[in-house]
Amino acid sequence: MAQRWIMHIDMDAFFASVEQMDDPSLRGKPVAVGGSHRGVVSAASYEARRFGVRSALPMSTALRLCPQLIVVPGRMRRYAELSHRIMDALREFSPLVEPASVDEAYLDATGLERLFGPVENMGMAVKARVLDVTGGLTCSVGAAPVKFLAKIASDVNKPNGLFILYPEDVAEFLRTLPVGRIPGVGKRSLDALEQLGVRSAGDVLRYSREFWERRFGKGGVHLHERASGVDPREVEPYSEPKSESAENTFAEDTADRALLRRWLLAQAERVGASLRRQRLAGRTITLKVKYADFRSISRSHSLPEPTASTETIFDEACRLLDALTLADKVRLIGVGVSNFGPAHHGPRQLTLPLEIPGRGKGGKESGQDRKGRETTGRGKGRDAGARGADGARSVGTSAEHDEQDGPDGLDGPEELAGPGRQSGQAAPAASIPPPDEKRRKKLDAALDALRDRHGREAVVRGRLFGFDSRKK
Ligand code: DCP
Ligand code: MG
Repeated sequence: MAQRWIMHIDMDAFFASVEQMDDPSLRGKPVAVGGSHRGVVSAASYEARRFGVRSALPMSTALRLCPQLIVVPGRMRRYAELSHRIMDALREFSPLVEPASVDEAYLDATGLERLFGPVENMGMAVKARVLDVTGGLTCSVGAAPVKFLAKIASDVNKPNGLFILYPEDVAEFLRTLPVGRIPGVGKRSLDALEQLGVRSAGDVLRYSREFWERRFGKGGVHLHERASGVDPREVEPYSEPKSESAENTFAEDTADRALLRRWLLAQAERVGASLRRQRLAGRTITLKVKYADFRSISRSHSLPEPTASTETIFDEACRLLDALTLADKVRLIGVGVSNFGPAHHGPRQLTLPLEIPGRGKGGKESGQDRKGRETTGRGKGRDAGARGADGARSVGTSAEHDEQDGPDGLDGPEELAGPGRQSGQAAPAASIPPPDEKRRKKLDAALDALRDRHGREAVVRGRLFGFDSRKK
């Protein structure tokens, strides 16, 4: 059988490089794109990185590290446009291209030697083509027999790099690879691994698969697998959205449940309306809460039937919230629907995989309102964060960038932390009686139609729900 080759392509300092390309006066200078999300750096030019400026750093810290830093606001539409161009260029090489975020993609290059020559030649051709179609942006390319190694390889010679990891070199490469480079191994896992004396992927293999399974469950098996160079994931050229979610970060942390419920209503409406537009419906409702100390938890409940009804989503989210003892003031609240069932209402509208890139990078933002930052997201299972009680991934793209996000579908760092973790536990919640669901569908349809005609703000649902009577 032909040698399997996966390529990973990642743009260099993407947002910052675009700004430098479009504005020559920024070239060769330390540039940071950002300012939103409570003032963090989205992207830093390589000149800025020399001062220690990098993504996710508070802008105030960045300016302290590099006082001459030039801060420019982001232009998401421009980045998205270039991103589409890049993905289209990659599809000239292989039909199997999987956009993994706004600036990175996997490409299955297996068997393409006949067309493009050895894999390193193809890597160079890809880089040249990307440079060409973008008008001057460089990328870094990694090629390896499996996905996660390709991703690590693209980072080896960044920026403007090319690194080919040949099958015969994989074992040696892994022997010294810091274990934290394996996707899914986060800060917490690193502490646990350090206690076992495990620092490199090679060290992982000193213990048996059974040991890792006993110790860390599924996450342990994944770790052992990756450390052995195994990654069965295919390059998936297109995947259906697997969750729909909305969340808000408050300007001020709050413990006011009535206020939280009001936000849940607005979010349920956003999620419900979006699902209905796409002719989707999901069984699992997930409530996400991020506390003032940034600790994130989620609670899920699965209904017997898929729903896209605003009121049902809202009711379930409220039940999940009611069952929750708030450990601290709340910084962010969100609701998501996942575990999509068969759509009952006719043909689905196709969604572009790049509209909402995974991992929160450049995620679509639906704007900022008076009280807080609002984000909606469509998650594809592999990008989403928390796992619901039934194993379905839930809660889609978030605009808050957590550095430890596992972009590659290996279970998140929590998975290695063993049992007792908070997220994804089922809370007792009753189901909606079907007659009610029917009435709700009708009401949704009527309100959607009104909104289509008169705009999103035309219908305020709270009063119809008798919102005030809901207070506990
Ligand atoms: N991004 C963001 N917030 C983050 C991380 C990334 O907004 N915390 C955005 C800006 C980046 C883009 O996503 O330009 C791509 O992310 P990468 O992690 O690939 O970082 P860069 O492309 O900026 O740099 P590198 O050259 O290291 O890939
Ligand atoms: Mg990049």
